[in-house]
Amino acid sequence: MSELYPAEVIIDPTTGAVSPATGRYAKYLSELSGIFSNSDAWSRAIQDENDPLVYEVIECKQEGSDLFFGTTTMQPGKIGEEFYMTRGHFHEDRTKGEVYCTLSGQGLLLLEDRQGCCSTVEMRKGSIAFIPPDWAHRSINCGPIPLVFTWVCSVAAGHDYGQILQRGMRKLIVEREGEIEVVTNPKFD
Ligand code: PAN
Ligand code: ZN
Repeated sequence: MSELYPAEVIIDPTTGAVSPATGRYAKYLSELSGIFSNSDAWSRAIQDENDPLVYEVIECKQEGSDLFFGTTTMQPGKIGEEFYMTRGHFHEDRTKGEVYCTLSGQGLLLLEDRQGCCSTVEMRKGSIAFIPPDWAHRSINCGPIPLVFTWVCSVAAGHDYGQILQRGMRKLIVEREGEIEVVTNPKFD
């Protein structure tokens, strides 16, 4: 194992910029096939809005550390009655949880365990969401500005996208007549 040193890392709470960063990726709408219920609205938005950026993940990892952290910055936007959201995943290592600290914007963290128990945690500036081990998690930007949060996780956690990608999550976050609602995904009715 390499030697580890204390470090200060600066995070910009409104842009999610991480300095220094060791990795990053962006997800554009065309890369989120099958995530949104309304696939016609999804295709239309890719065309009409020229494949917009949905979210960006920036990480800071010290080689040899058991923990790493980073930011996710989610743009505001909607596809049909659903808001922009992340893919959602379980961790490969079922014993590893995670913590999300919201820095800016407002949204919801949607969680679900293997037995189908569902939960939401509000995401707003200063809030910390605890994600227990083996709960799938997806973040949703329900507001008009970017939703920026810091996540802290075990390096060993890994991502398991398969189940959520195939079946979706049991609950959808939708806007109906100006109200944000948690509704049952018709695929699970
Ligand atoms: C986060 C997520 C990030 C993007 O770092 O990976 O917000 O979401 P998806 O990975 O679901 O697209 C995290 O939960 N890491 O474990
Ligand atoms: Zn995670």
